[in-house]
Amino acid sequence: MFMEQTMRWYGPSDPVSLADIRQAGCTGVVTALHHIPVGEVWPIEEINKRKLEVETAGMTWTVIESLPVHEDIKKRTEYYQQYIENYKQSLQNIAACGLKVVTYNFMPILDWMRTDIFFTMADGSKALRFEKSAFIAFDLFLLKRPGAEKDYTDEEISKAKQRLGNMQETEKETLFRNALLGLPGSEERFTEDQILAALKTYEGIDAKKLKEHLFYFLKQVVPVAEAAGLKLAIHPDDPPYPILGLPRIVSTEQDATELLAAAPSPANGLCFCTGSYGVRKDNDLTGMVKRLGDSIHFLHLRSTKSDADGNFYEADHLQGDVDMYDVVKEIVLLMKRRGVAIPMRPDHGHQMLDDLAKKTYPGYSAIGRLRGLAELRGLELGIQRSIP
Ligand code: DNO
Repeated sequence: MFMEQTMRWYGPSDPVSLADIRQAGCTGVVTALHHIPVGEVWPIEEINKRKLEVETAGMTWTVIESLPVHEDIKKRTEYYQQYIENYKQSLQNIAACGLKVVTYNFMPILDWMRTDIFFTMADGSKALRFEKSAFIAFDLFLLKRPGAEKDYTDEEISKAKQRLGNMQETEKETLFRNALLGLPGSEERFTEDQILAALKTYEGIDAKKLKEHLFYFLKQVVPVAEAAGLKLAIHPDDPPYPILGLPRIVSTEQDATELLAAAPSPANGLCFCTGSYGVRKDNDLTGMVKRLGDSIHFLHLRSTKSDADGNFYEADHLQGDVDMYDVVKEIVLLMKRRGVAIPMRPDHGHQMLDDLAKKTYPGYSAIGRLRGLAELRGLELGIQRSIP
């Protein structure tokens, strides 16, 4: 039993086509109805239309990534109950179309965050990078978030000042744009006013509260997912710690254990993203696969390389801080034990070769991901063959 190989596809406007994905060797596609506004019910006709597109290209729509959670649900404000009902209806519609795995996240306002989306590697390829001082400089001096100083040490603040002093105007603009990238799959960025206003709405919501909101949401939607035969897979925070004063509550093994216990069910599960969890040294990835494996319904395989200052860039899939051999070996054992093929996708990839001349979603160029997938596929084959 091998991991099911998939790639993410952002829909018909993605410069990487379904044919490209198939030629990369994928049997599955990970996609979403990006055109449906967050919170609205996904209609059956739209789901089926997208499913047919994928199937016509010779693959299956293996995982939904993402069915996004409306901000009202995360904050428990205004129409949260209605949005939960909509979520349930979407789950039922998704199940009616024969789909099985639904990924989502519970990160407030912003999804993943990087300061540089064209970080040049020694070989000339481009990677995504998070540079701490640049990020703090953005928060303190460009966005000027009220009260931000109290989130940082004096040393961090002075480093950020220095970093800002070395920035050209264009670099400042680029940093600003990257940090406010907004939701994946959309070209829309937050404006400064929008993000400041959105941040204000989280005043009074700390990690404990946000967890309560997540657990409430799970108690409501997990039984519906279970009855419909679906698996939910929550994506961890990226990076796995609070940013911009916002709580982040899916960053550690403890967080994952708690959210699974909040609504115990085969339907309440994880998207195990080695790139996100792997940024924290206190996350033992292989141990997490061992201990939480029964709840892992989807895999994002990626590695980052961090330095002592807390900066990290996305490394080649088999390099960086993640011991990919160890993780994949544990996944192979897990699949044997469970008797299932867990879907995986090579998460992100460098812009390289012909990718460099193309405009793709940050992290989602064709050749960089193809390289990652090919390496992971070889790694898995070697492991599978060596295990009796
Ligand atoms: C980044 C992705 C995340 C992920 C969402 C899931 O490249 O892994 O944006 O799709 O957090 O809801």
